[in-house]
Amino acid sequence: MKPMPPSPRFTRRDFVRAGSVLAATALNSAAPSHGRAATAPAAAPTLRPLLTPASKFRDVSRGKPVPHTLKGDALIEARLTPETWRLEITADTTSNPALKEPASLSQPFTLADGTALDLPALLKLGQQHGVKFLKAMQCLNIPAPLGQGLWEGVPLREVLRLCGPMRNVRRIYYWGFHNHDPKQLFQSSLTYSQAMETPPGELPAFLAYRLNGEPISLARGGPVRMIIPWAHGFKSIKWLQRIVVTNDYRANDTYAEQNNDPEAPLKTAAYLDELPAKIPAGPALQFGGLVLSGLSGLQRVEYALSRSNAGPDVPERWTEARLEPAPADWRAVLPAGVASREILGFDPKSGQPATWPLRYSMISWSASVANLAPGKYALRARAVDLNGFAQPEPRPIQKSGRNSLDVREFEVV
Ligand SMILES: Nc1nc2c(c(=O)[nH]1)N[C@H]1C(S)=C(S)[C@@H](COP(=O)(O)O)O[C@H]1N2
Ligand SMILES: [Mo]
Repeated sequence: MKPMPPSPRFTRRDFVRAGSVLAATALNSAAPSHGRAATAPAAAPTLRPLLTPASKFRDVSRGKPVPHTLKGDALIEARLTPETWRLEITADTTSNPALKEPASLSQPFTLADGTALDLPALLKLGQQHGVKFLKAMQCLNIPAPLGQGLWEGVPLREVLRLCGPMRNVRRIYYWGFHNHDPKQLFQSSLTYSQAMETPPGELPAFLAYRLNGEPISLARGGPVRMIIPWAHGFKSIKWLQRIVVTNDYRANDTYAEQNNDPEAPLKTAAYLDELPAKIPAGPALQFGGLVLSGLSGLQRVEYALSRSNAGPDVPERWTEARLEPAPADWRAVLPAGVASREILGFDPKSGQPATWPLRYSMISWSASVANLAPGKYALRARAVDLNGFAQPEPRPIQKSGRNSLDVREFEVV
């Protein structure tokens, strides 16, 4: 177990609880803001709900029509209802010079021979092997996280075990419904080991069928969606319908074709909420945002306030911000019937998180500054990871995940 980071503590009551509409706005805080009030006191920092309601996630979905707009017979034909959903698992039979020997598995699951897995079979597997996990969904290309959910499902390794012994398998390819149009295919992949060998205390790739205690909505990729805890959103394929085991050693990820690194894990990063353009002098300025704990964990969040934005891109003086503490009572946060000790990343005895923030999840942070003289200011925030690297280090390359420093400019009048 890692020690708790030595950060200033304050209670959840020090935050103002945000309504979900406000929360959704704040989640998109890096989007350009329109119609900001001419002069407004900056509101006290908001404590975002730890679970984003499914309908408030920012949506990143491809498809014409987008699969979650299908209705009636089209939805049934697409096999996107709980009754019609099926998962096919087969070996890669494409001829490819890279595959000197083709992959094979003992027990394929196909529509053609009526063996494709259905939802009751997956749920049954879940009774024995089910996992629950809190994860922030973060797109590699969008500056702010899309939302955070309690995801529940079955490890991919348990599903692949149903296929019996395999030969010549180096990667697992998977994709979802795409209107039967190869051009609309959005696919992703893992290595065989990533799928099968979850290290102790680490998190498995899994086939999710519940979000925040409810069946996954069509909009969030239901009935079944892949969830890759350590990865950016593009590995968490929605409307999952197909798994192919292959002897190809190369990632097939659609995102790689868009100049992204398909193996980059989530980055540790802080996000800064919007501020009014003009703030009255007098009351202390309160601000905050979200912080995501990526692969290298989170030590602290810092902010820097400079007079105007004319100075260096990375200011010299940084001050530590306060982190939202872990809830004292997880029952108030989690869906009815879910105990925190069942969730991966929590101590199964005490029900307390093993690390805070939980790895691959996000929490709120806040700070305040008093006695600001009138004038123009620029405010920046950054996360420092457990190895002491300050954002955007140690991975400043945008194609391995957006984490440039958020900057807010405002004027004290
Ligand atoms: N089938 C399918 N799955 C998909 C996508 C898609 O376009 N089609 N988009 C991916 C990307 S790029 C992201 S960031 C996440 C977004 O998840 P959300 O829409 O639930 O917020 O879904 C991923 N899964
Ligand atoms: Mo994405």
